[in-house]
Amino acid sequence: MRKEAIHHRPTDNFAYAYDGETLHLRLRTKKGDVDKVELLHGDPYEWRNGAWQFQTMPMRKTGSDELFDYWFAEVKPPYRRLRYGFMLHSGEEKLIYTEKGFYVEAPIDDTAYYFCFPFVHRGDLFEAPDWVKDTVWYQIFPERFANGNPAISPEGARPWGSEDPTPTSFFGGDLQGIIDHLDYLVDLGVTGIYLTPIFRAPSNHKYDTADYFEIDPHFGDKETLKTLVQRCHEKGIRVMLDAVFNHCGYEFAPFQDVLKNGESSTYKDWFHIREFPLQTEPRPNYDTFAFVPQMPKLNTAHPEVKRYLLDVATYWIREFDIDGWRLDVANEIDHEFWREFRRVVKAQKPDIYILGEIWHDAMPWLRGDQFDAVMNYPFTDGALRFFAKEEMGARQFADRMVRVLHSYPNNVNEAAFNLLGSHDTPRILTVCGGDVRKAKLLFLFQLTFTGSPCIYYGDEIGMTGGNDPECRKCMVWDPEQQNKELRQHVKQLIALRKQHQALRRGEITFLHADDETNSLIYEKTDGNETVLVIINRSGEKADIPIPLDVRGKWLVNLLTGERFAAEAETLCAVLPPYGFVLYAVE
Ligand code: ARE
Repeated sequence: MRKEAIHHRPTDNFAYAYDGETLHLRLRTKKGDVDKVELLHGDPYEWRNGAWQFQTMPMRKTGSDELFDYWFAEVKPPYRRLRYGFMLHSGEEKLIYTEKGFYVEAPIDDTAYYFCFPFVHRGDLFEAPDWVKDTVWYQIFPERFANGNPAISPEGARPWGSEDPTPTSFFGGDLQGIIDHLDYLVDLGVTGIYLTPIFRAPSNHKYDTADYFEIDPHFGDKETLKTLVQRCHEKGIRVMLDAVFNHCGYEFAPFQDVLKNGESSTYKDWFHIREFPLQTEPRPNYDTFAFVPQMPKLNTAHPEVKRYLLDVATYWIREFDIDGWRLDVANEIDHEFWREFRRVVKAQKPDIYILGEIWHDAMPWLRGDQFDAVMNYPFTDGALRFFAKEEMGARQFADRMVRVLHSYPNNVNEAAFNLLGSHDTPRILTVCGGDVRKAKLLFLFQLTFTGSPCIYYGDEIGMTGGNDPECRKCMVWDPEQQNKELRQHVKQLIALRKQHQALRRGEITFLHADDETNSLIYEKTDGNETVLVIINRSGEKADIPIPLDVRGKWLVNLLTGERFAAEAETLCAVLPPYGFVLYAVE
């Protein structure tokens, strides 16, 4: 056995409490190297005649990536504490893997050899709100969704959709526009909206906050927001706002005070100022978001700044009953700030969703004491490379997704914010080179994956555009200009997701991933029902063998309702180019 590939640590994605009594343990081994793994486990204080009393249970292989296999076991230790090791089998070879290293026989004279999960404490659990697992989000960039109140549009706002956006142009989208179109969202099946910033700020994107306690006057006022949240709640839609706490805008009053009073400003420690007087050229001599002088970085370790921002966070929950905070540039703010943030907002509203904007591995923020989820860009990247850009074969894609899933605990995956694109990325149809069939496959994958999917406004009707600002065009409302077929596809998948718990919450297993035909089969199962998703990501017609014994079962085509009994020994799905099918196995 390749010992150097065998890995476990009693923490994070390898060992975690799934709930108040269940532990999940994972082991990594070299791909194809190990035939069987057993978990060897027991209570540390269970002894008889000088020997530690342990039990064994088989571990299940939950997937493989390019290099490794992953093994999984679930234990409910009666006294909530555990010592454990792994018994690995490869042909005739047997090996015991413990915290102290490898043994031929399991040591029984001391539990100190073993890995230790000391105690399952409720307070240490990662617990995301349950509702997000059933939510389908819709991201709105308010300046570009709909103009519901032309009287408050910025001066010089261009007529709706009359031209492509520039970094500084305005079109007059506002909160009333969102209220006016809630039925459109209900019809699509959306149950959550995420709005990029709405507080007073000079730019069209409003990431340069001037006042955290005011709605931008071009978007509406506090009454409009109240109405929006109320109407949403009446229609079963949750509302998430964007908190830009890493930096403020140039016009933020405390920063203006520092500009005016320099070193004698009472706000000078609210920022990270390198030297006085402040200057913006050639580069700002104070810390900023990227090198953008209009976005001075806030000193979130300063007690007054902390108090101020936490007041902001609770104010919009208390007064407006919002359901989530999306946290901008979350990874550039200190962990201690986020721990306090979680305590404070959860005290205000225990089931609020805290979503960090982090593009990279975010395990340190997902240990239960900070965020409920992060924007799952590793998911986005894999999906786009396979379905849209065709830079990856089916095998590599399955491997990539297995790696994404095994880099976090299951309870983290169940609440992950799975997006295909956002206001920071090119639109999916553009990435697909305009091929609607590929965009359909992307939505299919997203809406059958575990987690909380989010649709970027307009992607469902086939809007196009490259990077920011092109991806922020005005929403197209003329039905003649909308891709109805794509919208119908998204609507149907959302409805199926709602009907089938296995699609929302089930475990995913890749059953087939073939590079030659670029076909893919995965199964979603929640123990009660199983759904097969079969995909042909190629320009050729494909005969895809179903590698599952379904004889004697019924297969129900979820898209057409057609049922047939599977009788033959081998079963093939015959799919057109870029075709797909979903079967419930009954
Ligand atoms: C403007 C211009 C851009 C230009 C940028 C930088 O439009 O063309 O590249 O300035 O000078 C907001 C506006 C943007 C604006 C920006 C600055 O929406 O239009 O861009 O302010 O004025 C990283 C961060 C991540 C951040 C992205 C953009 O980690 O937090 O960059 N995303 C948030 C918001 C943005 C917002 C801001 C932050 C600032 O979602 O909309 O921008 O408040 C890799 C890296 C990531 C990187 C990612 C994207 O994967 O690993 O770390 O994210 O690429 O670049």
